[in-house]
Amino acid sequence: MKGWWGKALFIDLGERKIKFMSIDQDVYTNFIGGRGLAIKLLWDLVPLGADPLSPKNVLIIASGPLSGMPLPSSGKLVVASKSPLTFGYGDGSLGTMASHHLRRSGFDAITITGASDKPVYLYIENDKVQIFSADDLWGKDTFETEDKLKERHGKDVGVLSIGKAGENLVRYATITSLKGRSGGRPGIGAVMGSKKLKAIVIRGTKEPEIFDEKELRRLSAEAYEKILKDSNYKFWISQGTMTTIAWGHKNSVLPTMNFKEGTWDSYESISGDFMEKIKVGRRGCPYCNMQCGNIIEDNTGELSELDYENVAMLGSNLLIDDLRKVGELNRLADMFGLDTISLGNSIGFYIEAGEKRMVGEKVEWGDFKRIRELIEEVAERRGIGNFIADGVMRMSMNLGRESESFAMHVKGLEVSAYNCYSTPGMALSYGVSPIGAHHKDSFVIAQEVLRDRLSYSREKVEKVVALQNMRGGMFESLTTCRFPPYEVSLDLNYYPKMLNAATGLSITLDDFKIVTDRIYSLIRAFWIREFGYWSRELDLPPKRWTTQSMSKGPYAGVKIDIEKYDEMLSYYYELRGWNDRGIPKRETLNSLGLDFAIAPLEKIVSLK
Ligand code: PTT
Ligand code: SF4
Repeated sequence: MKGWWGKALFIDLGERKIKFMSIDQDVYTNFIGGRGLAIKLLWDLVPLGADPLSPKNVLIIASGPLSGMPLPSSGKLVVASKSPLTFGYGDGSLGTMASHHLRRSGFDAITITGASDKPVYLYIENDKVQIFSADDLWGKDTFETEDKLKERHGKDVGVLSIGKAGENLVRYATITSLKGRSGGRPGIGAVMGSKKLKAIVIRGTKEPEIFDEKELRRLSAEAYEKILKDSNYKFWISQGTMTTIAWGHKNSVLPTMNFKEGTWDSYESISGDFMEKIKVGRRGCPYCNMQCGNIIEDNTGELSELDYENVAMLGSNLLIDDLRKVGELNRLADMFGLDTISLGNSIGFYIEAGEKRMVGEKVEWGDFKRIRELIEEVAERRGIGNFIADGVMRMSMNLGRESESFAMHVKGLEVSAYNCYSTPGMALSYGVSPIGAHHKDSFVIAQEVLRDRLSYSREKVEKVVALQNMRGGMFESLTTCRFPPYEVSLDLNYYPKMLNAATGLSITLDDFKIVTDRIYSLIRAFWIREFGYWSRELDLPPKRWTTQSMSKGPYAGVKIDIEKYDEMLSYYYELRGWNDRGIPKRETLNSLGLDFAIAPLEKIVSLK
């Protein structure tokens, strides 16, 4: 087998058992790696109905055949598990040196089950695995944890760690690396915390066998050069994703006051243009020559790495109009290991609940001091923070049905920073994303606002599927950053070519349609198996977008037409080979080689 190692490391933290599991070539050919490998392992290893925060749940750290290789922006890996936020499939993509080291460790994925009774961390050096006490690290933030572990084990390691949020089982705790890369929005950091696993330190020194090394090197050099010469390169490295703040305001999609509005008169105070004036540096993921992490000195003089989602959700959504203050909140989120998107949503929901007198406290929009305190309370599950730490869906269930009208989530995962009253295609992207309301699989909104914004056309649904096939299927399984093609127009065809050179497969870009169908259908099967039922209501956007509208801007008064949305949803199901309840049909599972999922699903739902 070339390009993969053919095995995964299996660790039971409760039993302190460590072994290797071999993985068949078929699994790699069908699922490639990263997210694909993760869902296959979760399907096989998670016992039916396991509580995500119990020892039975399984944490997966997966690389893909291109991750950690000397290729453009390849320093990513996938973290995945049954999510404590949604109780369905959850994952995240993280830029980290752990990607480089995992690729050189001699296996393709780490699977962790059981739970330790005391805080521990893992030290993995190739196939030697040691479990060390983390008593002295428990309670420390992710920045200090990474520093201490590098002092102990040397700088040439990859570190994945959790902060207080993961330790305290905040349902949207993430895993952090490199003091500013954070992944696993649906609470993958809390799964790590439930296992009392503070960190994973990994050092790999082996080189994976490559099918055609010369060709891979040639493609890599060519692609790196094309990125540097792209006409958008200079602008990209000056603002990165921060350019989206002004774009969001101008297009009425910037989340403002818990998504009540899509524009904000003060948007310039947190915009990419303003950020450029105070920027002190740039950071990013390994192997990347278009590094997009913008560094500023925050309100306290500490360094903070900004991205659009962080700044929109902790800035415009909460009406904080000072980028240095937003930077401070963002840095705290990284140190505690809290997902900024769910955090900004959860605090926004709490503030609005206060306005509506559904909770006792009334916090003002833009009250930086109180919002900062709330973040600490969430990370420590202290006081009202214990309520906010469970995320929007659970807060809303607690407050009663009336609060559903402003609860911004799909399937329990809070909405990313794009407001969709007037963009039905993006609302659909959230509705059918495999992990809940995340934008990564299909960012159709970029084309939607330019062309056919208010339409509910079949072409738009086809576009959502096509984007998912590339972004959610190809990039999440390879596993590399998707920004080179989507932000600086590197030809997508480089990716199947690089995959083929690494592995000896002969895959085309079109073949990723089938790979994605397979991955998405198995993810959907996992949700159904774990929920014990399914209903198309689970694929609807938040009620706010279908029942209310913005009061300002050119799209004031517009809302999502739920009947037309429903037609788009039906067409989406048809394109994926799912029935009208959003359940993969028997023949679809069959043709995708997912026969093993048929019997477990037929015990629960009809596959006709
Ligand atoms: C991602 C989500 C995003 S998506 C952002 S900003 W973005 C937020 N970042 C957070 C953060 O930072 N700190 C924090 N405490 N919470 C955060 N929550 C939010 O998490 C990220 C980049 C970005 S920046 C994006 S779009 C692209 N995402 C990719 C992806 O999903 N897949 C892929 N193959 N390539 C991608 N490239 C880009 O990577 P999640 P990162 Mg993150 C600090 O992980 O769970 O998927 O959530 O990974 O290494 O920080 O890079 O405007
Ligand atoms: Fe990381 Fe940005 Fe480079 Fe992508 S473009 S690999 S997110 S630094």
